[in-house]
Amino acid sequence: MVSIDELLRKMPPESRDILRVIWDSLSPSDRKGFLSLLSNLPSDSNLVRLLLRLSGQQLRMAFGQKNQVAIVGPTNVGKSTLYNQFVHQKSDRAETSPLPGTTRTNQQADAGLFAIVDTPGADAVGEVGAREQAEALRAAAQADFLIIVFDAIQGIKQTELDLFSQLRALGKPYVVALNKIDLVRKESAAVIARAAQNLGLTVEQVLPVIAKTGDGVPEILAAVAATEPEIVAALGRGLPQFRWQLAWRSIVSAASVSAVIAITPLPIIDFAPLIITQSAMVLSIARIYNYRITIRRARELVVTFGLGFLARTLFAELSKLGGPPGWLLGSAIAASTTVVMGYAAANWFESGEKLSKDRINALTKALTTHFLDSLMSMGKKRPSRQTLQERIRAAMQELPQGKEIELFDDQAKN
Ligand SMILES: Nc1nc2c(ncn2[C@@H]2O[C@H](COP(=O)(O)OP(=O)(O)O)[C@@H](O)[C@H]2O)c(=O)[nH]1
Ligand SMILES: [Mg+2]
Repeated sequence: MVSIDELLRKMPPESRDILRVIWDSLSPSDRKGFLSLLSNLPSDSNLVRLLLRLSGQQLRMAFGQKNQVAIVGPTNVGKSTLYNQFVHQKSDRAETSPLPGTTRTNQQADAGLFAIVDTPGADAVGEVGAREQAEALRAAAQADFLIIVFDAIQGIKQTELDLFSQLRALGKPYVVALNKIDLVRKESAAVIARAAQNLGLTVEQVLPVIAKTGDGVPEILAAVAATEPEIVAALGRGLPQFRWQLAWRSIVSAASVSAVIAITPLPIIDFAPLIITQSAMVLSIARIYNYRITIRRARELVVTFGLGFLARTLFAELSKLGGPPGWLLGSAIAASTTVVMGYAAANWFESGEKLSKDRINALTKALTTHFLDSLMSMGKKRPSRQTLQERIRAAMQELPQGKEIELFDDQAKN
């Protein structure tokens, strides 16, 4: 078997750190399972890259890796002051001052459930400015979530807009904080409305903040929590009534990743990458239900449920009918089997019951039809990965969610 170092060398740089953390946290027997999981990946390195990028969220959740939240924005808007509101340890505090350019490099600290990163101003000019901007953008590109800070007095002008579109192009989840609201007290509603309009956002999407006092910080936290898997898992452990909802989020994300994996030009439905995505999903659902299972066990569960075999059979059956193109069939089947796997896993962790073969077959068929219908409405042209992911997510919105998905094939029959 290959060594972990050999494998890591082949991985995209942004995945190496998380894989290293995962590796360090595994027991010797889990390490063996993990190595064989990774070495079974197809040799097409673009696919491996794609897969790891897409599954990052699930893997982090499964292994409890902390997400990075970066605070970015123009100089002097109060980024470091806001950063200090999140920092727990006094020694981690950042220097703040009325002088622009106080923060020259990125700085990271533990903020409990996530790691927070302070960055220099990303709007600066000149040689030093350009270097600082590059530094800030690097932190933004590495982060999992962005807190984009603007200044209520300065408002949103061309520089701010340029920076905003640059940051948005990174495709990360973000919130916009409008800081120093204390300085525009009376006109705050108008100031927020104008900022939102200039940014092309709704008023609700611009959070008023006073970094100096901590006003508005809880609202930022809530926005981060909505995308933070570790918080999601912690909620699931603490609040049993939310477990199905939380598991469903994990299922939606894994299903859209699976669909994307299946459209890449490969021998259709290559199962190694799908099994990784599904195993990571099963691990994260296990965490929501407060089970500590190993990756080997997760993979065994995925294999025992027999969805790989079912997917192949279904693919052969449906392609004989000569309707939709292969990529579309592959994507729909990959998505539907992932949803059924997630549903079956959540059931298993909740009650210890295994779904019957008939239930699994019926549900997979009904879901495949649903995804096919939804994907066909896009036309015959192969969509971009992003469009496909969005489409799968939209199709899942139309389904009965969480445990209710159980009712879906009955509905489809009626
Ligand atoms: N009035 C007011 N001033 C603030 C607020 N937040 C930060 N400042 C001030 O704005 C200046 C720049 O803050 P700093 O955090 O260093 O900004 P950075 O360059 O974005 O990191 C400092 O003088 C802060 O005291 C706020 O909410 N209200
Ligand atoms: Mg600063």
